[in-house]
Amino acid sequence: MTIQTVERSTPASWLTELPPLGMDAKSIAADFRHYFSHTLGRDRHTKYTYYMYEALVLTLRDRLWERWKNTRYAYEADGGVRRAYYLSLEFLMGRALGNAMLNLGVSEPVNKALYDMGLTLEELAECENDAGLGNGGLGRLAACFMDSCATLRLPVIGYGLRYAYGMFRQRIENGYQVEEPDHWLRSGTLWDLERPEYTQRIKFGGRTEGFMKANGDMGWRWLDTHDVLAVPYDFPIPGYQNGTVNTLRLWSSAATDEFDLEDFNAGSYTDAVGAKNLAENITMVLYPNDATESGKELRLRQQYFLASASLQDVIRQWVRVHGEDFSQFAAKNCFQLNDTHPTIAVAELMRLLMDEHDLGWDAAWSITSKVMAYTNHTLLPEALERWPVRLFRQLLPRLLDIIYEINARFLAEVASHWPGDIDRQGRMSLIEEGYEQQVRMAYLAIVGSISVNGVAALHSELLQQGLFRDFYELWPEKFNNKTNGVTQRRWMASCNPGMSALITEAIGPGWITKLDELRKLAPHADDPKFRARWREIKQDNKVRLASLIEADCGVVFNPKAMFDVQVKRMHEYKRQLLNLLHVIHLYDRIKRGDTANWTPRCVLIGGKAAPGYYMAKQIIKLTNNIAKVINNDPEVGDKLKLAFLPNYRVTAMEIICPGTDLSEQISTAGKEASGTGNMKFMMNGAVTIGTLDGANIEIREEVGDENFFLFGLTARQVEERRRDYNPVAIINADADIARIMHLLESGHFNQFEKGIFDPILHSLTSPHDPWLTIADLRSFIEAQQQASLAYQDQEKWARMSILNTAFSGKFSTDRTMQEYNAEIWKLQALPEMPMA
Ligand code: 26Q
Repeated sequence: MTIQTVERSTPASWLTELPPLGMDAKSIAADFRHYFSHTLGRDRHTKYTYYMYEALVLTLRDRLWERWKNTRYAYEADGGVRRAYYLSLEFLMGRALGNAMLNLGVSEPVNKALYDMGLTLEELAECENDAGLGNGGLGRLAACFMDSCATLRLPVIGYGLRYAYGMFRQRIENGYQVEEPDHWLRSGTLWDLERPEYTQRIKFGGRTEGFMKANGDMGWRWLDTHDVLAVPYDFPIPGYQNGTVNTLRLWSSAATDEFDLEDFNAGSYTDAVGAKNLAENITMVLYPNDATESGKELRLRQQYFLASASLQDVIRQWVRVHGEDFSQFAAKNCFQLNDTHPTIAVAELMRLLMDEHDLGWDAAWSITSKVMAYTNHTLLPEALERWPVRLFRQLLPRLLDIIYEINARFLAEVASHWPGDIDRQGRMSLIEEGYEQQVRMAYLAIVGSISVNGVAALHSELLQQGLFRDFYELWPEKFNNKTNGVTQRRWMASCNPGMSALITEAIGPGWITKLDELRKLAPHADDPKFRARWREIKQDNKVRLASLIEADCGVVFNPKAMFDVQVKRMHEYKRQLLNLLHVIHLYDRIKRGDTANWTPRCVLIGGKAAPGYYMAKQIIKLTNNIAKVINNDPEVGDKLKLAFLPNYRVTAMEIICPGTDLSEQISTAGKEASGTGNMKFMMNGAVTIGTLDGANIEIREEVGDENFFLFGLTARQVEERRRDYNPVAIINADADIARIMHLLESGHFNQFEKGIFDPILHSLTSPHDPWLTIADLRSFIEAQQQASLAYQDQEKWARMSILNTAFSGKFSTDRTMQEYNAEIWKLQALPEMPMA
């Protein structure tokens, strides 16, 4: 589509004098009927729930749009306020409907309007697909950040990609994961607004050529490129009942017209179509790996496409107001890089400033190194992004030139800081030498940024002492910590209405925007009446969770039993295997009659494995096989159940976390950067069983040792243990563990599938097992036993549960965003909007 981009100069008073839309049930019902009948054109023969869902979205959308416009005008005032841009390849938004209602403050009138029409919100809400544009923690964190920024009225704009296919759908067949494409846009989405008028052009391939500028300086041209268009789609991000609506701008790729013509003229129809496909492919699919997927050309295209489109978009707006004067650019703009994925932005900003806006190197670098900030999300060395230099040269030749120049200047600085230390220059170089040269993206991010942060205290500490030690020694002031959080609007208020109402009744509604106020709940933990109501609500939530599990797994969970839950991406370091070994232990105890004083348990495991991650997929299969044996054994009965929940996603977590008693956070210490599921569980009154890893440490600090089941080696002990780790000796010396291993080795869970779990057994018993699963097993079993005993005293458990919620205030992304803002972004919050 071509848009006439010349703006008209007609007076715009008729645009601004729109009367505000009504927020009462009557206005909402009127609009709903209008949209259903007139806009969607449906009638009594087509009373499909889906169209009613659409009519409701259109109704709410209008109310978002008007606040959105006001927010944009406010940000534009006085030449524009300072802004931050959150650059992320992932935004795991989930559903938008419930969130829009809550944040617009129209839950009551909408429910009334629907009730009067004989409808319920629940059935309409079910029509919405999750926007699954992310893998897991990192993507959902970006979504929670957006919610908190809008609620805090911070001028933060999200930039990402509008993948046609989000995170794959997971089905289980014969116990194995099967991936299905998630075509979430099949029937379109009404939540976004296409903005073809802000389309950007992105270059790929071609060659570079030097030339002499008029002033005698050297300039560079990037020629013979294959260009792709980036078309933005804006998603509104409403703040909590404050009249603010921020923007998430997602880019979609499209072919340019002329580039077809060229190939058509050369007489190659198929090449032309192929080239068009390549262009349109860029935003086709999200890469489903939550660890690494290096070397894939399409992924590098995605990264550059996002970085370039977003930077050009910001510069376009800058030039419109300030012309070619960039002297204040760094004072007004800040880019937060969500891991290294968008880090090519460092080189791209240099290119745009130098090649397109005629700045010299020093001026461009002075800006670039002040506006970029980098967040790291992983400690696994194998997960650090590296791109082959060869690929860069072919795809982004001008950017490779710039990276080389950044590196040359940086290594000179290293040399002057550590004269003669050649080793260190090699270690710190942005280019890794070897069989194939590679660009180290994390190092590019550190060198090009004003700030480098980890996502929990331990993680930030380990980055400074380990992975990034050399850089920390050079620039200690760059490094800082920003402990993650989650938004309590989605993860309490919206997904746990029962508990939210009780909390609000006890301490008022302040917690919805000031989560620290939950502290006021602590005294209520000693009130038996309050505890009884708390338990009733938990019970209702467990019933709701049990029906999901019965529907999706065919396993019946008894809501009286302890609900023990581990949901997260399947990964060896997260140690779903450790959880399974404990389940086998409980099964073994039942089978040998060791059931005095038994606490019935229902264990739920859920999560997706990267499609190419063999071990993670085997662990899913093992879970399903163990579940089959346990759930069908009449001797086990209600004492123990195990289920694997297929297709774990945001919408499933909204039912899971309110119904959980025990939260499994059992990664090998020093491996989980932070975790955020741990925080969602805590807020919803689950007690954690966990290692001293990631944010678990801070969770335990907040809630107190007595309200947390701790086990396992510390990060330091893990490193020491590796040296003389002998899992077989541990197994032989511990009768319980020996029995667990024997059940596995004897093929008890794979009677007709001989040998399929051998690789798992091999990794568990290897002295080189990086995850030290067997090393922590005894300690884990003991902590689990303590949890079981604690659960038997339901009054005591309720107390622990309430205190977990009460002390979860730190883990709001409102706090996290305030810290990013105070220490990195330094933005001014907008004053309260007139239209709340
Ligand atoms: C990289 C290159 C190519 C393709 C894919 C990727 C890729 C994609 C996603 C690499 C990593 C991810 C996601 C990482 C992630 O989710 N990390 C988690 O981030 C959370 C938020 O900070 C933390 O709480 C978790 O501890 C961390 O594992």
